[in-house]
Amino acid sequence: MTLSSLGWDDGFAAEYQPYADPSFQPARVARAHKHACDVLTPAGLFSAACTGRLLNASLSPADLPAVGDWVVIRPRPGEMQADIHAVLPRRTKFSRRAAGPREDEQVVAANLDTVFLVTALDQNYNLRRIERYLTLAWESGAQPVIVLNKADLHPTPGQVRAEASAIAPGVPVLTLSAREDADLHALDPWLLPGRTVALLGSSGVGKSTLINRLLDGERLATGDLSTAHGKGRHTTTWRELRVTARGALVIDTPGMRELQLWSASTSALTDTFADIRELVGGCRFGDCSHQGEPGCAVLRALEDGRLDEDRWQSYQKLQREQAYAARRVDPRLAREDRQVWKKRSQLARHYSRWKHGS
Ligand SMILES: Nc1nc2c(ncn2[C@@H]2O[C@H](COP(=O)(O)OP(=O)(O)OP(=O)(O)O)[C@@H](O)[C@H]2O)c(=O)[nH]1
Ligand SMILES: [Mg+2]
Ligand SMILES: [Zn+2]
Repeated sequence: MTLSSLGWDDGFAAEYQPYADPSFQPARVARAHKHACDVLTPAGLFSAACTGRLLNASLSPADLPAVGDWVVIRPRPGEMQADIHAVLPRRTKFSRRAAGPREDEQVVAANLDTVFLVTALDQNYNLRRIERYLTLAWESGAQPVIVLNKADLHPTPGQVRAEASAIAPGVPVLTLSAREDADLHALDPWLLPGRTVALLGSSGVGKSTLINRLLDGERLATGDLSTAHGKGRHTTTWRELRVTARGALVIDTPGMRELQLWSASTSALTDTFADIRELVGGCRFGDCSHQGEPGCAVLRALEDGRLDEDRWQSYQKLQREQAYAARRVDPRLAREDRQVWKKRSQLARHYSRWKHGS
């Protein structure tokens, strides 16, 4: 394994310049726990922990290493253990709003070239969910690809594929069955050596099953629908980066029940709903609320069926969520928030030092 087979390139090398010291080396995060990580290097897998200094310098959980990150480590002599001194700037990142009351940004995976938005063609199939994932994917900076898995369970997969293409212009849409070897070749254009792909989607859609077909040897756990998912359990419980037989870097993630927008950017919504943005541009009034004003292009399109009512609802919902996210990144509010987080993590560290007697 070389650095470039782990995805390293001139861009990351340039970011690494400040650390060009023989005692340091770059490493890629394969698994991230609270403050500790498993990291891959040409010399093998290290178990690594953030230094106190890195923890102190981080203003929010999103500043700590996430799977896919490039980090700067200092190995301990003679051990496969290391300290993490820095996280290199992320080129792309797939984030969501953390579940629970804290509402921080949660970086699901970093430095992705492509995201596979995996959906199963079973009874849970839902176009609105694809729109939501797509919006976060555009926001990530990585290229989205819609993967409609379990085609073997659907009578007319071609039709669903056309439906999905219609709501995602310009995005590749693939139908396949993880159970058919021949189908997997559809993924080849994105699974190139040194390229990073994250698989995202609800629990049970077959993300781990797909990855297992691509790996050489060792297997990830996959769930039996009738048992695990019936009880709402997730089979995959952590995010993990693996190398496929052909040298692509794939990241498995647990199915996410709550997938809320975190970021405040409007361009991701525009990318997902380009058709609606175009319609809005055709309204007679610049501040049209699309509630009944004369010359409203949106209402006209809804009436004559060019715009689907569900898609319009989905857009409005995501737009409200985005406005909410924008308020949250209000600089003053965000600062207060970070201070609280910092205090808490300092306390946690003091406590753990005290507990371990150092
Ligand atoms: N019929 C059919 N079943 C599939 C296919 N792909 C996966 N499955 C089954 O779907 C179930 C769930 O698959 P997993 O790979 O564990 O799903 P996951 O997306 O990793 O789920 P989480 O880890 O919980 O997020 C397993 O029983 C798989 O065997 C497929 O193409 N067709
Ligand atoms: Mg899984
Ligand atoms: Zn209007």
